Amino acid sequence: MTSPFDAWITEDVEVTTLLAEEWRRQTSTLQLIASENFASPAVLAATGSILTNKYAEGYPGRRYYGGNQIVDQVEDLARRRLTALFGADHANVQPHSGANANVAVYQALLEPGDTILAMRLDQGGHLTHGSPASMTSKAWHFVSYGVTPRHDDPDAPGELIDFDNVRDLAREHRPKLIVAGATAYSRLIDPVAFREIADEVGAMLMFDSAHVAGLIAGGVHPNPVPYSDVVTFTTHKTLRGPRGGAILCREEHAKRIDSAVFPGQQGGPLEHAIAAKAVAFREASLPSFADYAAQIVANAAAFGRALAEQGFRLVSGGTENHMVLLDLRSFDAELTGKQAQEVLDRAGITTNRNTIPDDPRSAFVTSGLRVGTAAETTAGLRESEFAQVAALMARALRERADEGSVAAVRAQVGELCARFNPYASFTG
Ligand code: DSN
Repeated sequence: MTSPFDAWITEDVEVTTLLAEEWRRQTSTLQLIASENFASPAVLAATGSILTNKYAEGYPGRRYYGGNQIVDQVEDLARRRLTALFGADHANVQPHSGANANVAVYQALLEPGDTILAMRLDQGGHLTHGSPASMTSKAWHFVSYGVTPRHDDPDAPGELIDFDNVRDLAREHRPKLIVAGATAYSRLIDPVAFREIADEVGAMLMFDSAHVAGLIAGGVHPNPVPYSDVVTFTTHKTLRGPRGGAILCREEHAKRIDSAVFPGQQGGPLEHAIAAKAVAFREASLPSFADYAAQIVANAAAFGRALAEQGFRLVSGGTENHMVLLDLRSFDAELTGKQAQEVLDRAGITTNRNTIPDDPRSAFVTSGLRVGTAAETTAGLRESEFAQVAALMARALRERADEGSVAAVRAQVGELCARFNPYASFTG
């Protein structure tokens, strides 16, 4: 099978071949990485457009290079669409990634060494929330909150953001900024609870909505914009745009945020990516996107139930977003996240290993696996197919020593993928 996008490059056989192979991989295996999606052909076209040629350091109307008459309109369109989508005062669409967006916010609002209260990486936070491995922890003083302890009571399983801990730490350390948001947390994050704590201690609030931006745009998760000084996100996860980042903020922070992104953090903006962001923001404003967001969450709930029936323990006991975080130990005490990811790769099911709260194993090995429904919901899978995927995952992992079983699962995955082509859903 060749990809419909092969026409973009014809002379470079090596790269064309690799693109075709990746096209085959993406469309013949299941994509369950919670931070991935299938961008629309319109998003892909803008990403691969002639705008990649243009230098545009600065902002619309204030560029350091000539020839930006059209680019200014592109970036203004993206900013207008984004502020309208989330009801924000101001948007910056230039961050090349979510990490860049987060660091730019810290630079804009804080002095080096200021205190930030954020979620610890091994409890579900992001590297840029102050992980010792990230430069953020060297430039600013991070204090970390986590989740409540796990309980065996199915009605109160724990592993939820510990707001008592957040409040106690905020009172004790008086952070200048509180960061809400996570990268491996399957529950709804209430912006109001964070705002109340921020107000009590006089802190600013940044909501990192990288994972759930599409769920917010689609109206199935609360919009943090009215409660936050700043909202950051990536454009390529549930929002289904090109790879990149963006920042929304209150008018009072706009000038400092813009200066922190450029020239503080980055040089020339990627205007082809910004055009693709504009395309994605329009797509996310359509009624069909609200249906899509609701289906992502319904699929994740069904997937979680089916995985639990197969013997996996769901961290926090369930899911309210696009993601399920699995504790593999209840399924098989010997099975690590690393092994599970590798076995599932062989079975054509793409996932990522992930630490779980209080994981006894290292971040490289882990006891957890993170799966998400955003991409395969785009491809058209519904609740019954996700239940089937749960059974396939369980079989591949249970019978992982038997190559024939893993191959049989791979064949069934292939059949499923042949029925659900992600790119058919955009044109049908
Ligand atoms: N850590 C990435 C993820 O959630 O997959 C985002 O940076």
